[in-house]
Amino acid sequence: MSDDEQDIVLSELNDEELVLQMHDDLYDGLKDEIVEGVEILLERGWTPYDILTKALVEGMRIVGIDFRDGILFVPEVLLAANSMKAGMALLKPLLVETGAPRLGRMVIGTVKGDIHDIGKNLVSMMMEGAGFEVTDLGINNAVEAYIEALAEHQPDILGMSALLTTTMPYMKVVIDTMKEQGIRDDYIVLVGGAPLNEEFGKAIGADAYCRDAAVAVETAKDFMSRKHNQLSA
Ligand code: B1M
Repeated sequence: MSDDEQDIVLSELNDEELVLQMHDDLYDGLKDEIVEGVEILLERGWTPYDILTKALVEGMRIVGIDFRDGILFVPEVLLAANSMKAGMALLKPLLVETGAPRLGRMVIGTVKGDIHDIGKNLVSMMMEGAGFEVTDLGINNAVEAYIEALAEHQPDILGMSALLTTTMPYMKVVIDTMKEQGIRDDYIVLVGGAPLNEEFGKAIGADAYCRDAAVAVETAKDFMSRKHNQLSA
């Protein structure tokens, strides 16, 4: 950290400067500063969603670019990820406790071979906030883990996340296994993750690809209301 940075008092920055500083602090993996930044923005009346998207997710997008370009390496990105998680932990209770009526159940997990979980965690948080009961299976899930969780929790929705081009095809393994077992149509299958797109979602037989957490919530609500309409028809 430079002398200049040591002198920065986060609470004295205006909103725009603070958000830019948080991008820098996330890049530098400064967990305490990220937590402080989130607290300040909350005190200033920012919504948890705006803090998530404008300060944290945008900061991580910048980290991703330099990771891709070989400027940042795994240990640094891990520090950034941990800082982001600390910020998200502060926002989670605010996003989750909305008092929204129960809309349905979801089981979600990152697929086998993949340990990225920030995006999935964000989707879980937003889904809970929207009124879904979420069972989060964590990372690196083999097909058996998904199938067992479906049997145990009987969710309306199965969500899968993948961040690597090498792990995203595993989603098809899960969907194909569901088809083999005759249970595919019992669930709404939503998929997401940075390397996916709508075409991929269709090709593997998912019900929908969700670009981000907000789209996941809207898509889930949409499918749930269609399901209720079918049941009451
Ligand atoms: Co990784 N990594 N990483 N990494 N990492 C990427 C994904 C990469 C694109 C970076 C890059 O090169 N630019 C690249 C993948 C390249 C590719 O496959 N084409 C990559 C690589 C190569 C790797 C390793 C192989 C590096 C190495 O070891 N040499 C390794 C793989 C480990 C493994 O999984 N087996 C690795 C490791 C790591 C860390 C451990 C250091 C860390 C993960 C920490 C953690 O998650 N706990 C990490 C990180 C942080 C990233 C980047 C920088 C950021 C990912 C992130 O958290 N984004 C990432 C670069 C990038 O994505 N641009 C990168 C923020 C998050 C909010 O966004 O996850 O996209 P995202 O989630 C969004 C949407 O995608 C969507 O909603 C979310 C919220 O809006 N969404 C869903 C996600 N899941 C959903 C599920 C749904 C719906 C929507 O279900 C319904």
